[in-house]
Amino acid sequence: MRKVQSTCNFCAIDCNLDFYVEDGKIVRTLPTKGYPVNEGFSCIKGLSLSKQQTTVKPDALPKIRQEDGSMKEVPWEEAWDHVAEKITGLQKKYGRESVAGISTGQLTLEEFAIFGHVMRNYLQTNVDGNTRLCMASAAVAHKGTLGYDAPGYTLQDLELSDTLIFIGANPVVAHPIVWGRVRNNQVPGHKIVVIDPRRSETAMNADHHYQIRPRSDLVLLYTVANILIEKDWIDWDFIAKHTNHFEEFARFVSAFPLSRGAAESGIDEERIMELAKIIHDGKAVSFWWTMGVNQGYEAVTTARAVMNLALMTGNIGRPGTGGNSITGQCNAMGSRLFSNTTCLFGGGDFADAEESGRIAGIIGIDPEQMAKKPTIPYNRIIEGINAGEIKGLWILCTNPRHSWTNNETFAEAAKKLDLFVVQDIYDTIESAEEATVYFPVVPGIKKAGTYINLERRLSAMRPVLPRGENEISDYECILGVAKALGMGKAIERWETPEQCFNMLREISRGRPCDFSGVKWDDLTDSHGRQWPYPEGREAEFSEEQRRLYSDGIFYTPDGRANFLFEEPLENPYVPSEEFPLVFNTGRGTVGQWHTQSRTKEVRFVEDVSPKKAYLFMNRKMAEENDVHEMDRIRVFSVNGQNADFFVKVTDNVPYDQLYAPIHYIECNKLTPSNYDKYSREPNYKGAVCRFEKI
Ligand SMILES: Nc1nc2c(c(=O)[nH]1)N[C@H]1C(S)=C(S)[C@@H](COP(=O)(O)OP(=O)(O)OC[C@H]3O[C@@H](n4cnc5c(=O)[nH]c(N)nc54)[C@H](O)[C@@H]3O)O[C@H]1N2
Ligand SMILES: Nc1nc2c(c(=O)[nH]1)N[C@H]1C(S)=C(S)[C@@H](COP(=O)(O)OP(=O)(O)OC[C@H]3O[C@@H](n4cnc5c(=O)[nH]c(N)nc54)[C@H](O)[C@@H]3O)O[C@H]1N2
Ligand code: SF4
Ligand SMILES: [Mo]
Repeated sequence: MRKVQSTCNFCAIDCNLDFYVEDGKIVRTLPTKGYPVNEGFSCIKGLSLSKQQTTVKPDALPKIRQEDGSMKEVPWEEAWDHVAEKITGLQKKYGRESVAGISTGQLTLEEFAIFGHVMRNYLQTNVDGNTRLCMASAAVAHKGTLGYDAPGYTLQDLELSDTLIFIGANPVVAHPIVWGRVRNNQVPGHKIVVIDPRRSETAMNADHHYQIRPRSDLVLLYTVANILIEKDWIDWDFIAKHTNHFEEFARFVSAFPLSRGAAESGIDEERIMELAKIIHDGKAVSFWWTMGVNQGYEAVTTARAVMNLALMTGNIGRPGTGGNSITGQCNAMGSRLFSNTTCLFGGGDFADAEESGRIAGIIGIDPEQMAKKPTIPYNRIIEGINAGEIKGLWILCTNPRHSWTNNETFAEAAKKLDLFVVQDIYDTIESAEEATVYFPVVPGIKKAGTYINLERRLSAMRPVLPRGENEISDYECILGVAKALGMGKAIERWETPEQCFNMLREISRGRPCDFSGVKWDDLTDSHGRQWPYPEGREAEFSEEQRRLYSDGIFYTPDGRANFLFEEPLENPYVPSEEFPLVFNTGRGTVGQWHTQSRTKEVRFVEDVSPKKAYLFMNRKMAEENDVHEMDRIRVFSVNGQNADFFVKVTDNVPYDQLYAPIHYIECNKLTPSNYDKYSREPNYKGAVCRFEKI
């Protein structure tokens, strides 16, 4: 029996797992003992990865749509030539930006890097990622406040904190290992606080739950900041030495008295005071935010407001502290820095000619061939297709027909495309229905590459199973198209994922994310490595669990963190007589993953998950409307669409709200085309609606 250690490619924890292989089959999967992230534990999704050996069709060939509408299997070379010819033709006829891509945070570093290189550099066009749906707000907030997209914590901080405050985060369901680490916390009397409109699974397990009115976090956070200042519960020394703009911030939040905070958040004045006191009493306070913050119409400002609380109380850089964003997809952190979409490889600026030239030298192309500007955002790609300006789309490792906000707009777009390449492990996903080309690639258990987890840890994916004759990885598939495009010299240094990794290492040198000291072979069977890990200074960075900012120095030009703030915006979707209920959305259960294409990989979950869309309704609301458990209702949303759901009656969702798990396509039929103005991340949790019993 052979043992291969690899990385789970579901959530951002990046658990390591030991796969035991016999006669070309995975016979056993065990969480890697001693791995500093998951320490011998994992969730059901990771343990079920071996199911890919039966659920993913082996030795599949690509398919091309024929005139009569059918899909025909063709050899790989033919499919690559077809796509290359189509792309070249469209660009010639309609301009460079008539072709676009949607990348992902769920592939390896090397895979979205080569995709970003081919599409953004060589083809000079737009590629956005599904990270836009998820982490764009956190990334923008980090850059402004900290000077770089660099969450500073290490998972151990969950064990060392005496006060843990979760804002719009439900780790019991979404990040089970985060929650496991919270449960390992041995600090006597430590407190767990949850701010969430729902009594989420995490709220049920917390010491304090603040059941906030949806979308009012910003006002609550400003109110708490104001109390902390009024009571002099702040760290003047830290503020003076390590931050900018505090005085303006203090003046600004003085317009947020308790009365205003209570009126807008729906939380009593006494309880807001209690929250401020909990923060003041904590010696190591950590704030953790996820999608309840990131997916809003003022998400970036709200994320900044979370970090402001950490800064003003000096809760950053010390064990157990931080204003910490929990990221979602297995390699969201990698794609934020290395997809060549919103920033240059390594987090630089497209307008920085010197940095761009340095990178061109490393990746072996002429400086003029480098992408010259950030991509247009996701929504503009979809709008561009619907407006007839974008004619070709290549998506990989994402299922936007289901996950995109107001997803009928994607359905409409998909029909208009001349070229629609879908690259996935399952041809059954909703997005593949309108594909003109389908690329069947091998799943994670058959390939090699690198992942970066939520605490900046690089870890290795290594092939667990051998490949069949026609089996191609995402990397090789993109490389195939690149060669068919005639990239020649511009793709010479990109032959293998390992070569690509070495270029990315070199690119990272001297940047905040410097991982020049991390070698491909050293990552195999390792404990992973958090960046930074600069070559030549390995001894200094040898600790296995490291946090940033312990010296109080940030990545801004003057080394100080910035207090950033602005007046709350008007909520575009307040409940009204026509649409009296808030339509909240999010994760359903530990076993369900996003658009559920992979749920069949998860043992037991497939058997127990409802096959049809459902949502949660408050008991009193249900009684008043004569709705019973598993009755069907039709929900009419402010976006003009309606969809049918089964009802689960609960006390955990407030009276005037519904909660719909995202794992059914109906959910995003009802979410609006509304975005944060800085990050362009969708306001996924903020629609309003009404319902009828059917
Ligand atoms: N099992 C499972 N795990 C996953 C995933 C999965 O699909 N399935 N997806 C992964 C990914 S990519 C991500 S991004 C993460 C997401 O992880 P989370 O963000 O933790 O998950 P969500 O359920 O989207 O949202 C968290 C909470 O935000 C709350 N919320 C809604 N509106 C508001 C508001 O106005 N204010 C506040 N304070 N809270 C609000 C919701 O009620 C919900 O409980 O999960 C990752 N882990
Ligand atoms: N209403 C609402 N909508 C949301 C959210 C919300 O909270 N509320 N959350 C948003 C968030 S945070 C996210 S991250 C998105 C997720 O949205 P998506 O990224 O669209 O969801 P997934 O189901 O993870 O899609 C991943 C796809 O990759 C495929 N795949 C798996 N492995 C491989 C591989 O190795 N190679 C290739 N090429 N394909 C592979 C899977 O089969 C699947 O089709 O959804 C967003 N949508
Ligand atoms: S889904 Fe996340 S928590 Fe579960 S095994 Fe994979 S990496 Fe670990
Ligand atoms: Mo996500």
